[in-house]
Amino acid sequence: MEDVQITKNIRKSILDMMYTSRSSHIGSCFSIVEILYTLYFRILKIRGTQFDLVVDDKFILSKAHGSVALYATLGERGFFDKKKLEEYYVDGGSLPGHLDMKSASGIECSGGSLGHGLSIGIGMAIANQKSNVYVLLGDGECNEGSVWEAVMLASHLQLANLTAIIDYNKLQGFGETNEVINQKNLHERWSAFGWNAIEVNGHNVDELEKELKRPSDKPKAIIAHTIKGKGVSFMENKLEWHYKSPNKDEYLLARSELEGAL
Ligand SMILES: Cc1ncc(C[n+]2csc(CCOP(=O)(O)OP(=O)(O)O)c2C)c(N)n1
Repeated sequence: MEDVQITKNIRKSILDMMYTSRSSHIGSCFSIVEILYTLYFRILKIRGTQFDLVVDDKFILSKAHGSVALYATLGERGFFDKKKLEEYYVDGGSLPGHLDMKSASGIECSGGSLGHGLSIGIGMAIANQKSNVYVLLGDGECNEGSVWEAVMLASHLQLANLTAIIDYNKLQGFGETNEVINQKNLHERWSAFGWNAIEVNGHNVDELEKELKRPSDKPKAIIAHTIKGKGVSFMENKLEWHYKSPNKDEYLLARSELEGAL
């Protein structure tokens, strides 16, 4: 199957789960589809047979409110039967709103409280020196002081097997990231802390793959310019889609846009 077909399937699964459960964070999920696709289909060392897959590298979704995008990607990659996606955020279901590493195969780290993933990633990078560790953070999440403690420590330890990917969609829950606490010069900040910082188009899978594979002798920060709500025209760059879930008309319109998008 082609890249674009797979990313489209992931977006359709996200939309279906959000509509059925009436839950939040659809914009946050659409923002990271190409990043997750690139990691799970091109970067992470994964072995095994269908529904019995093991990841030899490590991935942490630190912005764990984007859980639905990870569930959809894991389902698409074959970590579990896609039927399981129907168990998202419903009574008696197995997939919670925020990540629980015991809820499904392929989830390396529980999460939900922002600002912890990078520190956990440091521990994993120290403990698994032959593996690469990737941590995906939100730009609003970079407002957390704990992120910058981890940024300092990773550079002090020269953890060349650690990569942070910042989903730079310029929006957070209650406003524009630059209005809440300015994150305009993310590139300079991560560089100043001793990281190898690189900016990419976070919806271009070839660019993402190239920069994720680029060798580095120190921790790497990929600042991925993205669009919150990417893929559905009326959700793109709209703050309200952080919390809102689509009603029936919005669902059908979004579905038809995604069906048409190739
Ligand atoms: C410590 C903590 N504070 C507040 C929240 C509530 N919260 C959930 S998502 C969110 C906004 C995150 O914005 P960003 O990191 O930019 O991610 P985006 O949704 O824009 O992709 C906030 C404040 C939280 N989950 N954890």
